[in-house]
Amino acid sequence: LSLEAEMRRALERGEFRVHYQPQLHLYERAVTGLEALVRWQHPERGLIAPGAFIALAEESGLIVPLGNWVLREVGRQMRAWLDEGRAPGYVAVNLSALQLGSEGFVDSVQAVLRENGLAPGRLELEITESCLMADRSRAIATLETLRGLGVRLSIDDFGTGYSSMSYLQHLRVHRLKIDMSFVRDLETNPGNVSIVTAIIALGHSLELDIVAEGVETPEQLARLQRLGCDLIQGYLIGRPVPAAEALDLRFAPG
Ligand code: G
Ligand code: G
Ligand code: MN
Ligand code: NA
Repeated sequence: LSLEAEMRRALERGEFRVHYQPQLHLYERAVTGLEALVRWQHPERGLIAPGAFIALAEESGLIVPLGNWVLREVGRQMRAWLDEGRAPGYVAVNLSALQLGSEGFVDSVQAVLRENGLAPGRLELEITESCLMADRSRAIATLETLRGLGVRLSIDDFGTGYSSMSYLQHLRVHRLKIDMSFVRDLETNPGNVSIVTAIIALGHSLELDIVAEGVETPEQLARLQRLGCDLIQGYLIGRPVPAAEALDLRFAPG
């Protein structure tokens, strides 16, 4: 069986899982939201990280049903958390270009919100440069529709693409996520300090929240806080964990 065929079967058999990684708000000193990250619970090979299958899912088009499954699962989980009275403020979901461009994507987002009785602001969509590559004007129109509904938008891996600035020119978003390659050696690489400082200044001048990804040490946290970063995400705060464990985190009130 090819990996692609195996993935198709895995989707039917319910072998995919969503894990959740916390985002700590540095001023509120609390976890305000989570990023949803898909995993494959393979019956023989164990838990497989998305790095091993997302690219193939994109090439084969399987990312569309897989991504839609992730959205539905996140909606269902948010409803369950709300019913338990202990919900994160929002969950951020990674969006692939194919999924964004797929027929009826806005309808499927609306259906997830409606069926679970969720305010649109409970959902954040993380977009990357590739989301705007194929049919740019259509992708932007779709994202503007979603933003108009109240869904939050963030730019993932900010700073790594060829046209990071260009998105900001064409699309209004709520947040920028500084790519972890700029965070990794923040303590030893003055160039990265300059880049992070510039991204934060740019984002704030556009009234966007800044999330730093891949924060692993207290020193990185302290430095990012001094630089005025709004939120941090990374192993220092928490690894991606199953929903049941994500609930152990202290969420911000409200
Ligand atoms: O968890 P890990 O570092 O292996 O994730 C690797 C990549 O997989 C990241 O770039 C992440 O954005 C992507 N990814 C994780 N979950 C999803 C998902 O549900 N949909 C899409 N399109 N990408 C995802
Ligand atoms: O591309 P995207 O930003 O969606 O992917 C985020 C990925 O980064 C997740 O798959 C997650 O597992 C990984 N990640 C999250 N925090 C850390 C961290 O502190 N260090 C490293 N090395 N990877 C991280
Ligand atoms: Mn992401
Ligand atoms: Na990223």
